[in-house]
Amino acid sequence: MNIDRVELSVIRMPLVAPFETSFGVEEVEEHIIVRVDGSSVTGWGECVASSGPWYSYETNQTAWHVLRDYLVPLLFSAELKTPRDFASRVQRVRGHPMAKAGLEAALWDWSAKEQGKSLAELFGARRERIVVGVSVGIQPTTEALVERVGQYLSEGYTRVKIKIKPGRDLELVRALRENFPQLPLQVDANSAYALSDAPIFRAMDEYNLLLIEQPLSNDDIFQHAKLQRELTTSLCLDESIHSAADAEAALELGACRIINIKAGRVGGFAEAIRIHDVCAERGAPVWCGGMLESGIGRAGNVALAALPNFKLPGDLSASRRYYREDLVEPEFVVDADGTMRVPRGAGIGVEVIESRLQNVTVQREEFRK
Ligand code: OSB
Ligand code: MG
Repeated sequence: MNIDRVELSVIRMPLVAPFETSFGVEEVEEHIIVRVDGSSVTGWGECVASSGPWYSYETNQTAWHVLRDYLVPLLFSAELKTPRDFASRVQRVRGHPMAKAGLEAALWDWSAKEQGKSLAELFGARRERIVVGVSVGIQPTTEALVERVGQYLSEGYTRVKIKIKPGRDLELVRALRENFPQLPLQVDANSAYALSDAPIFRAMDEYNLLLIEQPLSNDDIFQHAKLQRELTTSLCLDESIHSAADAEAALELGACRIINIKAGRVGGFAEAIRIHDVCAERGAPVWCGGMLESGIGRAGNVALAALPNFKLPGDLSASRRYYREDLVEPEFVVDADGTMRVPRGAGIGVEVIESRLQNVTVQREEFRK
């Protein structure tokens, strides 16, 4: 892979509506767009770190530092045959999976384009369409949540995930069940609870949820295993899973029955695919999580979710659910049957509109081999 130029751009894009989780409210998404060039081919990736260390310890500033001072120099001094070699090349950099995944994603796009293949094809993913869901933030009132969910259902989404936090949990589930008895529904706590809150989750067993996502501490497996034993509803881990080895440990110890895969959280698509495979071998379904990506990051997620063991709908929503104007054309849309088309063109399969990227860029730097 003959990459001789890397460009990093910090972007700031206002969300169409604030997104509230147990760890805070986001109104503007800040991500790093990674561009790689070589042999007249351009690849694009998106680093999903955010402005503060709330979901994970990474921020745009830490990702920028690690990319600029370690990952980009390691890339320039290496002979990589495929993007699958990237992770071992940067293994001596501990942690910082989002920084790594942003650059790796650009290498995947570059490599796919150079071969004239789609990203999905390179991943070995065959689905032409995927079933998608929507992740709904905490709303000011329960009534507002019911209305919001109703709106998303009318737009075609067939699976809904709601964010919960202490004090805003059971009542939300109850209200949604009263209004939408058959709706495939799941909840995400983003690590806001302790094992002593088990009665809250036991009470949720009554409401036929698809899963409960990451109720306990962000790096815990042990206590989730204790909680899972007390529930009939499946637990799903997000924050706690950083590798295929973590996934194996969590499944074997009974800490969850389902895993949320985000390439950014696990250091890239190569590791994401390994987690997919480990879960498939063990009969555990996975689904694709999201980090409010622009179309650049979304394209990679959609390609990943076309793999066969993505058995549950992902947090992959239409561009307009997040942003007034996406950075790519065509933008991602959800059809009336709740599915999304997997791009078939070379690489990410959507075109990056560089004037739009420029308009949202607040910091930019170029590196040459
Ligand atoms: O926990 O899945 C999460 C967004 C930011 C940080 C963490 C999470 C989320 C989401 C959004 O749930 C999913 C999406 O991109 O639609
Ligand atoms: Mg989550």
